[in-house]
Amino acid sequence: MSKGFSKEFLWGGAIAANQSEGAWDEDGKGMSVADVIKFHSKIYVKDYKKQMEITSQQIEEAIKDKSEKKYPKRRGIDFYHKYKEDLALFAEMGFKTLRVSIAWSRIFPTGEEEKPNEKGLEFYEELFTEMKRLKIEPIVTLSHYEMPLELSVKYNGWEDRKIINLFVKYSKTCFKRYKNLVKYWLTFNEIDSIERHPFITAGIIPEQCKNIKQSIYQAFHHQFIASALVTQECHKIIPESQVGCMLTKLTTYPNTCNPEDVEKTLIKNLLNYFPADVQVFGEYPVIIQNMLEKENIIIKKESGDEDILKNNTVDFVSFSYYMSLTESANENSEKTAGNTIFGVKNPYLPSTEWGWQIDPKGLKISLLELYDRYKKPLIIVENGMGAVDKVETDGKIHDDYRKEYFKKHFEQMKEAIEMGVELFGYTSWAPIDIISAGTSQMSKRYGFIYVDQDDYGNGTLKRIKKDSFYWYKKVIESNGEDL
Ligand code: BGP
Repeated sequence: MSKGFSKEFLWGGAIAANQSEGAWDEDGKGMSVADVIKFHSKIYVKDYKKQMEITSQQIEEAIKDKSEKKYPKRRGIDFYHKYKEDLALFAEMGFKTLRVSIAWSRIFPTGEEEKPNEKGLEFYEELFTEMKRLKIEPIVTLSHYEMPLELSVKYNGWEDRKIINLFVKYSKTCFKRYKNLVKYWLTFNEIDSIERHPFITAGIIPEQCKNIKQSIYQAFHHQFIASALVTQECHKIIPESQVGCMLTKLTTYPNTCNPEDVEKTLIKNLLNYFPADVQVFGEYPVIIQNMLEKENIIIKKESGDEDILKNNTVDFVSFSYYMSLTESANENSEKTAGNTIFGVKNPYLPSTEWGWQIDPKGLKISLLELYDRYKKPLIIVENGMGAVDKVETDGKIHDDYRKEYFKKHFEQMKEAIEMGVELFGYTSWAPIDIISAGTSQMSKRYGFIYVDQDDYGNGTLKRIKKDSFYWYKKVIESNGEDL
């Protein structure tokens, strides 16, 4: 029986290009869908989904408006120029791995160029080389909310089958260029979230859709095919590579033990698994297939699609876990878990300032469910708590709450491993304060490292080690023993 974390366990952290790099229009980079997502000043925003919605008019405005004030993701935390300093801090904590994403529009600015943008390729080559020098293993996400805006405007994003080949071309370019530097690859970040955030995940503009649900499920199919083809190419170009899918694990509890509520929540959880099911099993789950047909969602497929899916499944499963959810008694329930319409408040659980419910036991439940379902090696590639950190007069940040969050989650990971779950790594989200995906705020801080920048772009971008920086360093040194 395994006792705790293996000695090869990959401890580290995760960031994404669009939330950290900045340099949004530098060195030939094209606009990405992230570059048009506006800043949302309200901390508790009623409807999380609204923030991700987009209109053609907003896109036109954003294309004309070169400012960074209204579009904070354009400035990130200037990782593009400061990556060596940040990597040195991660190495000081003893990181074994770092998850980053490649911004597709840095490599192919409009998505359709004949040749890749050499400056873009050079940046990531230098980044991965520096990581390897510091013995930090790269885990690279190919698509993390950064598709070229042009492909969204011109083709309504992934609804158009044309995007498959463009994505395969982009991915093959990366595999060929980085084959001696990168072994671990993830295809689509939180692939299930096309349902919730169709624009940033798939470039779908609601106005351009006759039937938004039809567009979403067609986009799902195209991403499934693209993921399978990319997995095949990756194994060909980098024989020792490992390719993973990545899902948002939204572990949801029924509103009551009434079988009606249990059934409703079971179906919600099956829908949450669906995209990962396709990437792991190589086929659509029958229950989902029938549900879609019943709703008259007919996915257009081409001959050969079934074989592509069946013959090119992923090697491991990665996922994000922040909180658990409790089903609303009814869909229109006014009560929400804070700033996101994620069901109701669970009376047994505390919440972050953003209303995300803190449930370490939910992580163990998620690990047991995923390992039992997929029987593939697992890695947690996003977990952490967004908090309003305070810089004390002595310049320190006493984030005991963050240490407590991680301590409790690591204890549950260990229990899951001791029950037999094959968990080979953990990357916290995010090891350094970066721009929030959902709210575009800087004040929703996740890092072990504080970055001096406020929601409006004011600040020196100075990096400050929080108390949790030294704590996580100890955790890694002791391989998860000294919590
Ligand atoms: C996930 C994204 C990450 C990250 C995380 C935290 O959905 O994959 O990019 O942002 O959410 O969310 P937020 O930044 O909105 O707090």
